[in-house]
Amino acid sequence: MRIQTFEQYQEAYNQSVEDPEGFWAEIAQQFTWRKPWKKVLNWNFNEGVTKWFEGGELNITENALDRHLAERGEQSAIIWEPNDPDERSVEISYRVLHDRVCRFANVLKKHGVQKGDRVCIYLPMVPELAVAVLACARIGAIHSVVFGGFSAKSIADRINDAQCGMVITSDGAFRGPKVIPMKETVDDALEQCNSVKNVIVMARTRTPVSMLKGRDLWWEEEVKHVDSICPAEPMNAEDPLFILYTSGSTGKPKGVVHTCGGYMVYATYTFTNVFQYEPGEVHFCTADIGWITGHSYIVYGPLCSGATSLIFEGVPTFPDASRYWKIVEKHKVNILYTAPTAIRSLMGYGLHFVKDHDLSSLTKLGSVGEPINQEAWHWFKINIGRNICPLVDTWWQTETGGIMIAPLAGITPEKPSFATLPLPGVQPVLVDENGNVLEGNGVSGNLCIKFPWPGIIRTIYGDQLRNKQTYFSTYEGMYFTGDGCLRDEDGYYRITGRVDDVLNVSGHRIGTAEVENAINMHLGVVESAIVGYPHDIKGQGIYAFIITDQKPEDPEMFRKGIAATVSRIIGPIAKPDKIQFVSGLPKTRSGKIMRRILRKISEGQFDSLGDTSTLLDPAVVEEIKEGAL
Ligand code: 6R9
Repeated sequence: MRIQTFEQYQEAYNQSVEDPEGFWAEIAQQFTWRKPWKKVLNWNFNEGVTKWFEGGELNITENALDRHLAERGEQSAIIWEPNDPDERSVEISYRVLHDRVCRFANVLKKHGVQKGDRVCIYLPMVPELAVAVLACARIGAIHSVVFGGFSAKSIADRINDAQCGMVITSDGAFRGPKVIPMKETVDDALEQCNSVKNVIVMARTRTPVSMLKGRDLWWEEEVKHVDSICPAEPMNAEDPLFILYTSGSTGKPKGVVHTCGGYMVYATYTFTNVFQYEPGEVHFCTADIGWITGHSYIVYGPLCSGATSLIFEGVPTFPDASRYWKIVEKHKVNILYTAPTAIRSLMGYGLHFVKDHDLSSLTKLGSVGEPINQEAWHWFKINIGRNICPLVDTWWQTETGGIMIAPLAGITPEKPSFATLPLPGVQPVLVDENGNVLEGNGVSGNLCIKFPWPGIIRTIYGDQLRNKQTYFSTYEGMYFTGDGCLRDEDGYYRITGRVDDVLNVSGHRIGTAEVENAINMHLGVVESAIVGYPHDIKGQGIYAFIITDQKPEDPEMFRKGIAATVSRIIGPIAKPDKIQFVSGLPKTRSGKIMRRILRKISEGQFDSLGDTSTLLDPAVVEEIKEGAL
């Protein structure tokens, strides 16, 4: 499965374009299937429909666990590093992980969870999170992991959208110096949900929590009374594996659905190839399992490859900014896959946190989540990678299931801040505003993909029409990514950022409409508009322009109140960094907010506002300029 030279990459790429079905069938054969597929690919981009390996049957956990037992049963599948460096770290072998997953799968079954049922998982970064995910997959339940930083309201929306019957959570979470309530947040959420029959609570912080008789169950108790044998449920390749919510340009988050067969093949193939994974290597992906990066490159990709995957509970700056480097040294990490925002933040703390740590185990570095600027790229490569580790800048999305454009570590010649070349099976196209395909090199446009790959989004949960409209209707016959992109003279790709109303704050995708809706719920707010502005560490910060019903008496207090409302409605990650009170917003005569103008103002570029003559009230722009923060 692993490409070893640049020539092999080119050959594989050409084959994947000339004969995609043959190419992916050969790769898929290297997995464990209960039943072979009847048809490799069935697709219709006009309808937003894609099916891979139809008729095939498998269970992804047999590929992630069972098939490794004979050869590497005693090898660590997971290394867990707790938030507090003085707490003992834990290594879980493939055999023990298999046992724990089977037991927990039996707990789920005992409480009536069946194939196709939806289970919401709201847990901190503890091994039980991986166990819960895999236990769902074992019995064919569809997991919906909700990032631990989301609010009760966000959890409730996600539970209700998927009609989850079960929630798995913990009493609390340790995050840096803080103890964060989890069960309490779930309890608040459940006041708005009636599909949930049971809540399983894992004890992490030993914080006293309410436990309702007949509904709430302790994880530790439950696993004592079940068998450790749990046959894997045979799944059709196109049965859903999980739902993961992500923000789009309109208000409501989308439940992106991935299915069992294609996702498994794609997450594993990309893990092996991009990171050039060698048996025995320790892989440390710093993302949270609540995001797609954690799903694909902490859990499924590494485990299906028989790798050792490190799960870190804490944050990079606790107890101090050397934490990642201490972890690398302690666990002899080989592959470090992180985000530009983390790199920029650690850069800011200075090199004295890096020196005195033995980073010689590192063989490969990776970056994901947002464009990586040249300075961060070089800092990471030189100071962490000793200028010898390959650094892979990996572009992909929740909807793509796995990495799409990236170098193969040590094989593809790198170029700082370029995701470089598409992986085999990925056919990118750049199009202009009018949908014309831009041929040749040295062009910039909107990034589309013109042919399906096995990890592509299958649907938006409960809303296939929205799937079709969001991704397959902007440009006919193509998947539209929402990203802008440059293809340079060498044919290398550089992602320039979102071209829709989606912000990328510290690598988190945040929809402008979602944040505006939350702000507008605050007492005294009449209307709001948010835009992203360049932020040294977060990549983008959130700048909010807000109209209030009366001039705020204490603007600072008002700002804090708005931030509290946004935290409550969405979560702290969506809090605005800057809030400017305005008396009006720049609107066209048809009532559309001209964000282009607000963006320029937020960037301080007052001289390049462009044409403002079509505005309903051009004077408002002058006022906003004067009050800019
Ligand atoms: C995996 C993940 C997807 C959006 C995507 C793009 C941005 C991700 C990037 C990148 C430039 C990279 N993005 N990786 N931009 N270079 N290497 O992050 O998924 O949370 O769905 O975000 O993130 O804008 O469209 P997701």
